[in-house]
Amino acid sequence: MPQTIIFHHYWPSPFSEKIRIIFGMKAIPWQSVEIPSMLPKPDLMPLTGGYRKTPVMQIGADIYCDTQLIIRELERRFPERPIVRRGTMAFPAAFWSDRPFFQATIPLLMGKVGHMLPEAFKADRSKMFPDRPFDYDAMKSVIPQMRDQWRAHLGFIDENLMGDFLGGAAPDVNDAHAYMNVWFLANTLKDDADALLKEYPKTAEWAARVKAIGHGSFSKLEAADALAIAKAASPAAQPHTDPHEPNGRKPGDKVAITPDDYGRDTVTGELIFSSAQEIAIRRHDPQVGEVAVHFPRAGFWVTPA
Ligand SMILES: N[C@@H](CCC(=O)N[C@@H](CS)C(=O)NCC(=O)O)C(=O)O
Repeated sequence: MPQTIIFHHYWPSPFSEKIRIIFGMKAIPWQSVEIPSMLPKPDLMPLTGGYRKTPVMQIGADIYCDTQLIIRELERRFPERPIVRRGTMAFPAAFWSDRPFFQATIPLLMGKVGHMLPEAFKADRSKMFPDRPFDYDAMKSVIPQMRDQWRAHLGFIDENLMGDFLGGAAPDVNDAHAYMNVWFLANTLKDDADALLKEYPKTAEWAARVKAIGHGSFSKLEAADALAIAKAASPAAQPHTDPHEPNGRKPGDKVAITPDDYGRDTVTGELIFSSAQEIAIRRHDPQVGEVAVHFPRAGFWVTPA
């Protein structure tokens, strides 16, 4: 089973930073493919079949979409340094970091720097959030309310610190979840982040400790080489019937998979296997041949294609 991690990301991406920190925590070496921060993404689409969000993990001809599933797969393939611990609500905590905490961070950032961004980026994000087009003035006007939200979310972190990290002496996945938005704001608007962190000196120290974990060892890979690796490999995903599939879906069914929040691009293919937490579909692409594209279940809609 190929284990080389190919990580499609861009450096300012907070969801990517969550995974990069996890590579550091688990000491997993990885290969870095830098992708554009907006569409078009011509070297990513042959792999994902239309999923455009960042990051995406590739292992041979298996493509893992969404940080929730990337974390699950890293934990499955690299169990030596476990970071997901029972009793810590490790996966539910992702919904807190990825949705309300993230949605409070965006206006704090974009309400300050949004006017400096290229028009093409604003148009791209408006398409990605159809219910909420990119509106700099609207985001600027809610900064005071978002500061209140951010302060409360930082307070959640502060009241859960158990020592050096959220789980005690050693870092785990909850530190990565909690750190993502702190890093996102501090990476661009350090003074704004520092002003809010002043109330929580222990959390500020914790954030510095998480940052010091780093990203593990990685090397650069060209996108064309990642596509060639997918083409030369066969998917590891094997057909398996899901005995508890509540809608009776089975291997071979044609299905469409769509995120339920934003960037609602649909990927279609033939079901390989599913479980309560994962679904994998087979696709063929002229550039990469047969690939298996894997998604989490929570947060994604599956419909007949
Ligand atoms: N639920 C997704 C969210 C990922 C996400 O929103 N990523 C942002 C970048 S940090 C994104 O996709 N932006 C648009 C893009 O990169 O095209 C995950 O957990 O991976």
